[in-house]
Amino acid sequence: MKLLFIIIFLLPLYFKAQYFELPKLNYSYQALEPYIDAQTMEIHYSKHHAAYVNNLNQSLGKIDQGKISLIDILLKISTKSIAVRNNAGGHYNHSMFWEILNPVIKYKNIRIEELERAIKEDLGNIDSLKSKMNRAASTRFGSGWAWLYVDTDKKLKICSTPNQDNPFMDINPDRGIPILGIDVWEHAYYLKYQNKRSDYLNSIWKLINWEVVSENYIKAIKSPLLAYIEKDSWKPYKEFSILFDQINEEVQKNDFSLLKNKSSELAMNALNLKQSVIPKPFPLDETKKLLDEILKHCNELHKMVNKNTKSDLLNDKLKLIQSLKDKIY
Ligand code: MN3
Repeated sequence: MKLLFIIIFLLPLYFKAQYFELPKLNYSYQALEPYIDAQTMEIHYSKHHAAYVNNLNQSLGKIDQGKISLIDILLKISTKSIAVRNNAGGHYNHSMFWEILNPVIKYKNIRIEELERAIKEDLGNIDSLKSKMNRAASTRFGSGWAWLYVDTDKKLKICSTPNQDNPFMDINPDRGIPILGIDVWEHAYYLKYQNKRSDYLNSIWKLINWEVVSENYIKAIKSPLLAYIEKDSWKPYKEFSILFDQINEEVQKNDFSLLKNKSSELAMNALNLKQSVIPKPFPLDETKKLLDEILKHCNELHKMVNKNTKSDLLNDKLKLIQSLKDKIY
């Protein structure tokens, strides 16, 4: 009876609590010797990375558990707690790090030429890529990461981030899809290299699996996330969108108080959006028309709120604005 209770009630709770999991390391701790020693690997993976995963599971709100992907969390990190920011970043960054150092993975039919061509076009050559990454990594004060990423123009770029931040995050000035990250926290190298971060950085290039980086690159340039990030980096759009979504969410729960308090602010945000410079990839004329329409309907919505219009009409108006907003891109 007791066992049945455990199986039915406690087991699902246990699995629910472990929403994110430590990915399997499919090579040994010794596999990266002599450049990264086994003890560093063991502590880094089984203690540091495991702690990010556990802390992430604990710090996620109930709403996010089971409903949101790791990348969605990163893309909207400005709306999350510091604990989620550090631990979701830590989990994503380390998962990628083990992959790009992976000495075992071999891709079939890998087209490494596409990455080679992009490196030549955007960064000169592989040596300048390495020296730019090393500069980004060695000038990062304290703990952080150096990144090779694909920006929203599908160009290869290099940046560094503090702590466990990365280019997916909407708080990072340099945004795009990361394809190669180098951990420059002291825990990544201190046992073997002590304070000599540059020696560690020179060694790490001997370990990078370029097939994995190529695979990441090919996936990134095809990813719809680049368009999402472009739109999300358009500040007046984002400001409008955040407020609209908050209001709409409350209205769906039949609570009109936020709409009543903020309908003029929403109309103001719609005006700012209309007056902003439309980013390059958006079709100019079409987008302008949509922004005009959005502004017109937000002004009407504000008037309706002041006239105490019936709630189903307000609801219809919000739906219309939502559909216009969805048409951008
Ligand atoms: Mn680390």
